[in-house]
Amino acid sequence: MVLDGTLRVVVLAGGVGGAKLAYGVAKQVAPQRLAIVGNVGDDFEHYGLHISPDLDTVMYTLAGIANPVTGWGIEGDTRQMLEMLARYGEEPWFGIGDRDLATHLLRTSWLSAGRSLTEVTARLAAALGVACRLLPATDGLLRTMVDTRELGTLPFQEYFVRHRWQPAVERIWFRRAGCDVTPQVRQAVEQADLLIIAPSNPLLSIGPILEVDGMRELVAKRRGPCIVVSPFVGGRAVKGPADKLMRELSLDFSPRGLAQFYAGLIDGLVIDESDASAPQPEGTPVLITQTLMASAADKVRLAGEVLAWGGELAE
Ligand code: FO1
Repeated sequence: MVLDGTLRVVVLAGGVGGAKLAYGVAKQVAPQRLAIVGNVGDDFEHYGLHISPDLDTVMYTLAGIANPVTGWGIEGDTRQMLEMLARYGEEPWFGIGDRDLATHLLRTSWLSAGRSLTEVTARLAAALGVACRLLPATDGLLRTMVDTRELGTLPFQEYFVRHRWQPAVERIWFRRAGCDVTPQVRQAVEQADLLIIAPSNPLLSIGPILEVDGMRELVAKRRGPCIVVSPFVGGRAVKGPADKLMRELSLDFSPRGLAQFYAGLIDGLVIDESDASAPQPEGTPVLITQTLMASAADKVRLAGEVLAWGGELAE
């Protein structure tokens, strides 16, 4: 297969790290040939609003309006609503900006009018000028739950944001109901020449995508290559709790451990130069490069390398 822009690509992405690579891919793949499958395990209800943080992080990033410092939320957004909540005596632990609030209001309103999360996400993304498909992994219920030693079971955002992922984790599990792969995701994955697993947290972002009923089989039976980009640099998570979690759950996330986590699904692993001397996988080809994406140029360069490698693996 020649990389002449005819490559049909699907990216599995979680939050900030996944959104960065998705941005780089979207700069090089024609929008009608690109679908981003987003994690819904972080979704939660907050003051009656249905919030989909990872879908919004990818959407804002692809739309070019994401907060460049945090990676989530809208650049330049204000916090008047949060300040008013505090005035009422609330402890506004989840930082919803005033512009960001419009996203949650519309999503909640459209969902309660009977529209699917897939339809809602497509309408919001299109309105922001996002040309490629942004597809929730499922329209059903699949929520990441975290069992912690000190505080018992916490819904994901309570663990991640309210308690700043400090409580030691004993187990991650999923509250689920009717969480099938959507027809849109099935079609995109089946038709994809290349599947990219973005550098998102394997347990908290990619795991919940693969947990969707039918997703793991769908990914495993594809004929085209699947490449995973490691979210670790120098054995550490670039952002968030990934490495702390691995230690708490005594999981090995060296390149060898990461390849084992995705065993049966991947044809290639992309790691950072700083992990070249860590234990390497047997039998899975490894591309060693710079995976830290600090600038837009980094995102485009890394995505270009992954796309080119994918093109070769698909030969
Ligand atoms: N992450 C935080 O660490 N603190 C926040 O206050 C916060 C608010 C927030 C608001 C909207 C949104 O779409 C995402 C937000 N996130 C926040 C990120 C969110 O917790 C994601 O789940 C993480 O990025 C993990 O993927």
